[in-house]
This record gives sequence, structure tokens and C-alpha cells, in this order.
Amino acid sequence: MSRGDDACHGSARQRTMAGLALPAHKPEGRAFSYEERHTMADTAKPKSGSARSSGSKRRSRKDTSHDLSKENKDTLLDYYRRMLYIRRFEERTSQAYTQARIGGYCHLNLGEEATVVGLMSALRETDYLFTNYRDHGYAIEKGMDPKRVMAELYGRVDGVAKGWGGSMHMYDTETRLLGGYGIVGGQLPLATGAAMAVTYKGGDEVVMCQMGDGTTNIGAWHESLNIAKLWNLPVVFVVINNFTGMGTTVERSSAEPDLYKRGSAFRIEGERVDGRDVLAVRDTTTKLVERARKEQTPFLLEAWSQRMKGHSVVDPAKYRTQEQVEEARADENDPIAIFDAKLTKAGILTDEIRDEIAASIKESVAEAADFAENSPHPDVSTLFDYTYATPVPNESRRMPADPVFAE
Ligand SMILES: Cc1ncc(C[n+]2csc(CCOP(=O)(O)OP(=O)(O)O)c2C)c(N)n1
Ligand SMILES: [Mg+2]
Repeated sequence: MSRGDDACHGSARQRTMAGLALPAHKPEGRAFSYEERHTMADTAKPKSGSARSSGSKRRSRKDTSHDLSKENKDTLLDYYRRMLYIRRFEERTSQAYTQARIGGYCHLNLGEEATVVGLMSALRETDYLFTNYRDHGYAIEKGMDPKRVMAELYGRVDGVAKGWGGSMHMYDTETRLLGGYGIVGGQLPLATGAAMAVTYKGGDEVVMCQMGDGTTNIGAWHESLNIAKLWNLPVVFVVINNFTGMGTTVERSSAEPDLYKRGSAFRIEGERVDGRDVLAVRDTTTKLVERARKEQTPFLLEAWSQRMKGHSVVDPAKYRTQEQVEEARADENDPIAIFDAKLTKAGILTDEIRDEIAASIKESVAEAADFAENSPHPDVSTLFDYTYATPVPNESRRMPADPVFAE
């Protein structure tokens, strides 16, 4: 067992000392293979045997390609534009972070653009959204002004949360994104509570609760799914499976690595979708969201895709081999390259349109960065303004070392 294994799971000695007869972690624990990931989209319906055993009896890759002639061309180009917007916005964010213009933690949606756009295309404006810390793309897609999202990243007063939240805490009651949460699983009980409020008030809104694969082993997962089903709440739990929680693979952390099945203990129906395919995500999500609205009951959706970079901007992702990194960034896994090829083949996306879209996005993202750069930092006198729900006697705006604290 390596040092890393000890650090994560406790050494054999520690387990003995604790008087526990726990088995050592399975040494064969591993990530899904490339082939397994490719065949995952076939496994939307529960079946015997997990993806783990699929190596020996590989299924043929299902053709999930949509008949584009039935789609509105402008809508398809809009999806393309929105996905590319998130890509360029996140690249600019990464650049600003490495230039120390953005501080704190910072996690990007690179590689998840089709999932973000597909999910958001299935929601009504009045539906609610809760996400984890990987929230920039969702904020833009839910309707927040990208300039204000960038200003939030820069920690400036014009940010959506006045610069106090930063990357992980996008929040806006108007567009109904009720946060960005840095605590893994923190959003689940809140989303469940929001769905209860909707039911209590007799509304027809649906709550979407986004999270990562690593979140499905947190206590709040079990508590929230249980209550959501028990009380028949209109919430769609969405697991973004990028196969890793920081550096730990799904295979290593989940006894049931087919995550869409994880709702079965609560009798919550689950589906899995190829998160690189924007139309597949839109369709599957629309089906579940509308069922949640009509049937007033929760659903579970797993969307899988690859993380193009490390866990956060500063993570060099040394736990992945060069081959795995190349695989994650390859055109055949890149949701934008996949959609570009599809639209080009169908004659919908031409060189001229592509250039036009690219140029307008470049301009808009640059504008967002300029706006953030020119927005003021919050004044130090506002330091305590949003700390307490009710006013506290800090009119003096004195700092912690000042006498008011010594009284
Ligand atoms: C309760 C809690 N435990 C641990 C952490 C540290 N942590 C931050 S992100 C993360 C991994 C989460 O992975 P996943 O849910 O798969 O989301 P992803 O980053 O892959 O999108 C961990 C363990 C935390 N923020 N909160
Ligand atoms: Mg993950």
C-alpha cells in the first residue's frame, strides 16, 4: 500500500488499533476505461452487471445522434454559441486567475459545456437551481450578466454577490440560481427545502440540484434523497460524473459506480446520459424535469463527461496519466468539437458563421473582463454588512482590533 493509500484509507495498523476488522481498500480499484466510458450512454436503463464488468463483453456503441432536420437551426446554433461562450469565458477566467486578478478557489466547467447548456435548456426561467462550486457556466446560462459574473470572480462591487461570494458562490434571486456551494453536498438539503417550499406554496416550479460524482457519498445525499421521495418533492438531482472527486475515482469511492442507480434505495428513478451531447442532455433533462413538475416527485440524472483540466485552476492533476489527459481533451470527447462536427456535416455551421460567432464571443468576454477590472473593490467599511441577517452594532465600522470588540 502506498503512502497515498494510507493517507486516504488508514493503514492496516491504524485499523487494527481501532479494533476494526475492516478490509483494506481493494487494490484493483481503478477508473473506468476509455471503452467503458464510451459505452456508458447505453446503460441508461438499469441492467444486471455494472460498467466494471463490461470489458469482457463490450456493447456496441449506440448511435445517439439526433435527426437534426427536425431541429430548429437557430436553436442549434444558439446551443453552439452558448457552449463556446462558456469555454472562452472559463479560459479567460483561468488566465485572470494565473495573473492573480482572481483569488480564492476556482473551478471551471471546461469539458462540461454540453451538460451545462443541455441542463439549462430544460429549465423554465422560474425554476430554481442549486449547484456546487463549479458554477460559472450555470450562472451565465441561468441568465446572469457575464460581466457581473466576471466581476464576482474578481471580487468587485458589481459582482452578482457584490464581490463577497467569489467563484464558488454565485447567487442571484432574480434568475433563481440560489447558490454556488463550496461545502460538498451543502446544496442538497437546501435544494430539497426549496422544493418543499414550492410544494407548500402550491407552485409549479421545479428545483434542479447539481452536484459532482464525489457528492454521492456524503451524508446529506442520503438525507436529502430520502426526504425528497418521502415527501414527493419536485426536485431533480443531477450528478455530473467526471469520474473523479478531486483525485479520487468513482470506482475507488463508490460501491455502486453506476451512479444513476444510487437513487434506487429511495425508489427514485434515475437515468444516465452522455454529457458530451448537448441534445441528449436537453432531451433527457426535459423529460425528467417535466415529470417532476407533473408527478410531483424527485428524479435522478447522471451526466458523464471528462474534465479537461485539473480539479481547480491550480491543480496540476498529477494523478492522471498523460494518456488520460490527452483522452479527456481529444476532439472525440470535446463536447464543442463534437457538436461543431455534427452541425458542419449537416450544413448548419459554415466557416463564415463559425468565425462570426467566435468573434462576437471574443469581444463579449473581453468586455466582461474589462468591466470586472474597472469595477471597484468593496470598501473596507462594508466588511460586516452581509455577515448577519439582522443589523449588528457595527455602525462605527471599526476593525476587529478596535475597541468595540474589546468591550
Ligand atoms: C464536506 C466537504 N468535504 C470535503 C471537501 C473538499 N472537496 C472539495 S471538492 C471535493 C471533491 C468533490 O468532487 P465531485 O463532487 O465529484 O465534484 P467535481 O469537483 O468533480 O465537480 C472535495 C472532497 C469539501 N469542500 N467539503
Ligand atoms: Mg467529480
